Amino acid sequence: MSWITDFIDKQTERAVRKVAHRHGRRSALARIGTGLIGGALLPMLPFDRSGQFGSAHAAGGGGAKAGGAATEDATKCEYWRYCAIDGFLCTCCGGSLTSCPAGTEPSKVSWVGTCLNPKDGRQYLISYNDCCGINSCGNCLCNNNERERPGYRLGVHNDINWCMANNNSMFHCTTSIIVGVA
Ligand code: ABN
Repeated sequence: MSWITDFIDKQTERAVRKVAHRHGRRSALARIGTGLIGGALLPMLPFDRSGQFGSAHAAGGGGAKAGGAATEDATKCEYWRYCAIDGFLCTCCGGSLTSCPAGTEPSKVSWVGTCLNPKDGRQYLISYNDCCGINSCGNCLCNNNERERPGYRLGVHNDINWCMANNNSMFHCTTSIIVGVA
């Protein structure tokens, strides 16, 4: 009957070794290693950046688009700096591209777009600061939406009253200030 006890011993030893292999220190280290390598590789995987490089979606205007008709008239919605603006042009409201009309003050926060300057072929960062303090100007409404995205992605959405952080949050018109080269 010793062969039966031998057989049982062998089976038990095999089972114990299997459990030790699965739950032992070495397999724990192997699992930690896999996690670390996986964590390092994860950021290298392809990522949807379509919000950043989306194509133009003009509504009620149209900025300077590649190959399209550009204008040098800053009172026209087609002027290149307006590629992602949403508001009344301050150039039609007694202000300029960069300054607010008398009686208003620039918004403390703004929406920044990226527009192609057809003259030098470079992309510029444009800060769309609203002018605040008196009611809507009503002239030259311009709504261009290059790279803009819906409101649930606030950082890439332009349909917002940027006067919200000012003492007087009444929106009058919008300026288009170059803040850098992209
Ligand atoms: N950024 C101009 C604006 C003001 C109020 C509402 C929508 C857009």
